[in-house]
Amino acid sequence: MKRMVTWAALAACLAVMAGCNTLSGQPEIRKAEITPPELKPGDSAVITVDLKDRNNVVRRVEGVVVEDPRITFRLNDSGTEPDAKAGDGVWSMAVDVPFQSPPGQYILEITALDANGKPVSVRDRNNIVNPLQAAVPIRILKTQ
Ligand SMILES: [Ca+2]
Repeated sequence: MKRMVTWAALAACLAVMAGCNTLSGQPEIRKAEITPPELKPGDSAVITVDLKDRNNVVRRVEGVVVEDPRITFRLNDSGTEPDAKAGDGVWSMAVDVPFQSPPGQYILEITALDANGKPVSVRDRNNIVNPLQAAVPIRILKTQ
């Protein structure tokens, strides 16, 4: 019992140090996905990022293909197709897979940016500061 109390006190202490409000109020990527996840060259897909951002810190959401950083995307939350609703924290974008895309596994790295165009920083449970990012795997299949 005594041990439990000590742990609880420690946890409370850590939460205060990290700034309880900051931690719970910081933005978070709830979900990041591409539909469909498997594509053929010439196919179209929709990238969707569901963002929790109570304090409106995130102003831009961008994606980059890790294997080919020249390929970048900008998602929108303005209600413009394929985004269903403006300002709801769900950012979307349509992508067309180029016909010359080599088949294989790719990673789309999503980054949330602030008003200065800098990646939004968030603290994890260990109080380590990381950019607010998510990785979305994409598979490009061979054309039959
Ligand atoms: Ca939206």
